Amino acid sequence: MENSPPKSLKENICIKAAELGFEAVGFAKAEHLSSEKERLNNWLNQGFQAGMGYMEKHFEMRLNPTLLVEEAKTVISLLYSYNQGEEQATDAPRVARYAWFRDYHKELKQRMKVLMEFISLELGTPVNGRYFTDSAPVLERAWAVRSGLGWIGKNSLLIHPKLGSFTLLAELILDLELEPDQPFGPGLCGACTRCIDSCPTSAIVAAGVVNSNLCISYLTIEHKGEFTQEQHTMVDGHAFGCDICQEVCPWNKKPLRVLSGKADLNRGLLSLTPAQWQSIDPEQFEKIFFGSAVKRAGYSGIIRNLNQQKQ
Ligand code: B12
Ligand code: SF4
Ligand code: SF4
Repeated sequence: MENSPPKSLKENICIKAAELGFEAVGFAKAEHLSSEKERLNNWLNQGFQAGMGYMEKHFEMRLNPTLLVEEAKTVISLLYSYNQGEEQATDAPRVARYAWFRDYHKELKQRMKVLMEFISLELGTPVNGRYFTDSAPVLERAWAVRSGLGWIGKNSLLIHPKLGSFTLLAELILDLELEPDQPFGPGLCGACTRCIDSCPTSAIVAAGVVNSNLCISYLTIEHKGEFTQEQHTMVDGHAFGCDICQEVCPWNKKPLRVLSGKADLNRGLLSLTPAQWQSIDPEQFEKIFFGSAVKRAGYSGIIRNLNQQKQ
């Protein structure tokens, strides 16, 4: 039998990442994101971050990975799909699909820790770097484009040509030199404007630009305090997050695959009927949403979103 040539470190990282439940991996040179500076600046200057004060902090760090990891050489971007074909009970208040599983911040960090350990083992010495998912001033979508994983759709999300946009992004920033992949070419939205046309609050103010002040996802997850009457009307029927601008996207309409190596679905959440949502009390909330991203809004946040009285 002929011996196959030994696999490169890059190939082995891809194989291990797939084993850990990541569908796609891309590599980019860790350099200053100078071309993104103006976009980020404009977004902030227009106040599109709404009440997310943290988006105004660490401006330079957001553009420069070497301020997060000294001597950073490579950014490895990982995609984790959560498009799995189940649905919530009919007419129940909507919960964003990514929150139907254990909180991805915890779930993906565990998986990335294993990947870091694997790289150290392969190298025979501890690799210097850090891993993140939505947890640091990193322009995650910009890195994914640079790593060749997809393009930024008009809904502002990263769209992978095979996986669509129901994916979460995570990255390893390492001081290890690995051959970069080609950045993704021009976007493939074409003349389509379905996401812009379907957004119930007109939050997509230009192709790829979301004004968080108008976005149901922002209002139901990040907004602190009570809603005005207008905000109540805007979030109507949404308990946590919003998927409308993804549900209408033709790139998410491909046949769903059975996903393996994934976190378990929160069946309690999916089976909640409209009547059960209406009467949810703090104890039930804790039980159903234990370990879930929905906890970010808290019981009082969910009650506010649903415009209900506290039990
Ligand atoms: C703040 C934030 C929000 C805000 C603002 C959203 C926004 N569009 O910026 C709110 C609360 C509204 C939000 C909502 C959601 N979010 Co959010 N959010 C973030 C966060 C923390 C920062 C995003 C950011 O930096 N925004 C500022 C803008 C200016 O940056 P940007 O859009 O990334 O654009 C940069 C580059 O991509 C590039 N760029 C942008 N557009 C284009 C276009 C072209 C042509 C080019 C060349 C370059 C380019 O330039 C910009 C540099 O300034 C990221 C995590 C992270 N650290 O990146 C998650 C993140 C973007 N969110 C995510 C998710 C899942 C969501 C929701 C789907 C959740 C839900 N179901 O409710 C919604 C989607 C709403 C929407 N249509 O955007 C995922 C997206 C995964 C994906 N496949 O894209 C991320 C990456 C978290 C993660 N780790 O997976 N989010
Ligand atoms: S998440 Fe909902 S509200 Fe926000 S831009 Fe998309 S469709 Fe509009
Ligand atoms: S709905 Fe159409 S315009 Fe919007 S992101 Fe998808 S392909 Fe692009």
